[in-house]
Amino acid sequence: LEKAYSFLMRVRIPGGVVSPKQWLQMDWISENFANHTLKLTTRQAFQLHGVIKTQLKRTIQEMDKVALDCIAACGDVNRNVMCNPNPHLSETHAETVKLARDISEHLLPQGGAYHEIFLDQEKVISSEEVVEPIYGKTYLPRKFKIAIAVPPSNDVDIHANDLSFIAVQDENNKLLGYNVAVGGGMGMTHGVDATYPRLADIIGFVTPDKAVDVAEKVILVQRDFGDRTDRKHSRLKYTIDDRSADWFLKTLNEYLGYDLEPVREFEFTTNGDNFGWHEDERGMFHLNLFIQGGRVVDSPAFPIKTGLREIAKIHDGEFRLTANQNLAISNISPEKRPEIEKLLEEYKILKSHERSALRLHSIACVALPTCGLALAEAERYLPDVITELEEVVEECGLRHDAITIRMTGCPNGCGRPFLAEIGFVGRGPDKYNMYLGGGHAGHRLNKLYRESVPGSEIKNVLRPIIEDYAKSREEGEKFGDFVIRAGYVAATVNGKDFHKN
Ligand code: SRM
Ligand code: SF4
Repeated sequence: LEKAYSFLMRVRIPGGVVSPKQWLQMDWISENFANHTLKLTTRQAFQLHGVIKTQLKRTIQEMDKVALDCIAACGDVNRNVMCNPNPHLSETHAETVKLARDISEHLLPQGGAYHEIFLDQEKVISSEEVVEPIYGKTYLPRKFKIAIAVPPSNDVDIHANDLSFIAVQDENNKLLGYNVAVGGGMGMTHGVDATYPRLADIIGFVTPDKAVDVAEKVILVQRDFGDRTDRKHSRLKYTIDDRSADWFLKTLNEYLGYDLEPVREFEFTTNGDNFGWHEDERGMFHLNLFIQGGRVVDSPAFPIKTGLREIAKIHDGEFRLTANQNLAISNISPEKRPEIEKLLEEYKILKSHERSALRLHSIACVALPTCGLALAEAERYLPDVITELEEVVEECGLRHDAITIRMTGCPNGCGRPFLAEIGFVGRGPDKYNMYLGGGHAGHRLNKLYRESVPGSEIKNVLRPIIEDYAKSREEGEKFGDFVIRAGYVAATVNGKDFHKN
């Protein structure tokens, strides 16, 4: 008798944009082949959990019917390309989503194994004979991540990506091009100081027509110079720290055959999502919804899965997955809005917004029970931690103050905890390292404040700091900035001083 193997499946969705038809199909697949939930990930993709081995092929074939696939959603290649999902910025937004798709397509591996194995397509050429024009014979030293941000929103967390493009617009919101950022990343290993999260370096500017070329050449430099001897030291962030950002820029310019232009001005104000209704310049509506932990599942209080299914049946715009595990229902016409509002009401979907700003700015990675690398709970536990902290936040009059709070079950950092104003990282069962002082716009890493805090102690450790913040903060001062000014932690300037106190 064979063991009952089950799989997690990750679906590639450049820019996080899916049609109602695709949503309905993924919903149907999750009910029939997975564990009845849909996970919206921190990279704007879907994950399914609990797909049993005998249904794997059928599941992929069902996705293929709506032009969705799992190609390069994992592996030592370019992963799902993220893009700011704010459709009310219409023209620039349309261009950036197109760039996300173009980059994703350009960097897809060329081998046909996926189609042959899962979609029963004819074998045209053996895998050994496939020449990968970008990845070569040995692919990349490690996974590679790309994001596109449209300031002032840094919701895609450019500083956690190997390569990012930051849109630069003129005073009429016309897209001029992109600042290029390289070498961001989160993953580290407890007790190994040679591993650390790192902020990306912003190294130059490029016009839109050259952005795909820049993506390709950045990847080629990492392919050729990245460390292939030690997987813990093989991301682009270490290639750059080993050789310097100046070296990287010089080498990249050589690969490009032209120079990146000097960095242009920009400003990020937040890495959170802007919830609620928004109207764009064409009079279309977009609704940003909070999805706790990115888990689309019905609960008695919030039957969101059924509600979103009913909305998808009548919606003629799109759904947009956000990098904060949330969801936008977008391109709703004024005529359609009342119908959608009725369903939102019926399925209590907007009720999930009657929460503290702390909760609305939370991210938890999957962790237990499905993640084999988890040292502690995250998705199943952070909501309870926030419920406890909400008491403190309410008492202090901070219900509407956005503070980013993120929890992961291990230091791989899938919920980007090292960029949060309050970060928890699993150390062992019910034990978390607590980090404070990340930048509210995702522009500064946080710093270890207390090691191995038991879950039951989190509220007691944070209460005096939150009370102090409520009493002593300066006008407009963010929590992450306050804890540094008040001396709770030192500011982390770059990845190399992450472990220094
Ligand atoms: Fe991740 C590995 C889940 C975003 C850094 N990640 C994993 C695995 C596949 C565990 C494994 O290798 O066995 C997790 C599956 C858990 C499960 O049961 O579903 C997992 N990662 C996730 C997701 C689903 C978290 C979520 O709750 O949303 C995210 C899926 C993204 C996607 O759609 O592609 C996810 N992972 C991230 C991010 C955030 C990001 O990309 O913005 C990071 C930090 C950024 C970075 O890469 O530096 C991240 N995941 C890792 C790492 C550490 C990589 C490193 O450089 O050290 C691992 C472990 C590894 O690669 O060896 C990992
Ligand atoms: Fe798993 Fe760790 Fe990623 Fe959480 S951070 S999903 S525990 S690998």
